[in-house]
Amino acid sequence: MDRRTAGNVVIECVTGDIVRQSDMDAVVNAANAELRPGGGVAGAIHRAAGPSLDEACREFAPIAPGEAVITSGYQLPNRFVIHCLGPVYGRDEPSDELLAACYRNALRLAEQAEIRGVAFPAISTGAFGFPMQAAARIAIGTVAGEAPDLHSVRHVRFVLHDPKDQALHATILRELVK
Ligand code: AR6
Repeated sequence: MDRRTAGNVVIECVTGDIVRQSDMDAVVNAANAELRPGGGVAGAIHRAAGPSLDEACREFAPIAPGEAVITSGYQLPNRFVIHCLGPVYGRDEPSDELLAACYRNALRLAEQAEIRGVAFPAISTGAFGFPMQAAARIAIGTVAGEAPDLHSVRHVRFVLHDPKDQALHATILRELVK
């Protein structure tokens, strides 16, 4: 496990599955605009949370790239799911800013819900085609930049499916957070 502290926030990168983060108050969904079950992270989260999550999402849909909404976690081991719509790489511009907005907006919702621990997948790096290295820099840089202003959030975990992606995130974490 690789971790650093920024402000009062522990930031860590782990290899794992976003639906198996039972020690976190919230997990983040790499959602689609309609907040429906899909493939990748969204499929896994909806399968694990059960049909009540799909129902709860309806009133918030559609959302725009960079936006985030929060629901209950239902059958997930987490109290909350924060749904972010990442940019489709090469289509939703400026993609860097929209991806950073996902992380900022997710943290803002986490603060409002008085969440202490939140786990993020690598938003936009699957079906939406964002290059992993650039996405990791934005994700970690944005969280580290927000850290001094966080009061409730004390623990941010990046959960990467692939050990190679975890190693890349760990390298960038060490570079950006001393
Ligand atoms: N836990 C952690 N990471 C995962 C998991 C998992 N269970 N499953 C996949 N990943 P994606 P996006 C990684 O495609 O690019 C959906 O169909 C994956 O390897 O889930 O934001 C939605 O319905 C990749 O690195 O999200 C949307 O239409 C990263 O998580 C669309 O895909 C994100 O992959 C969203 O695309």
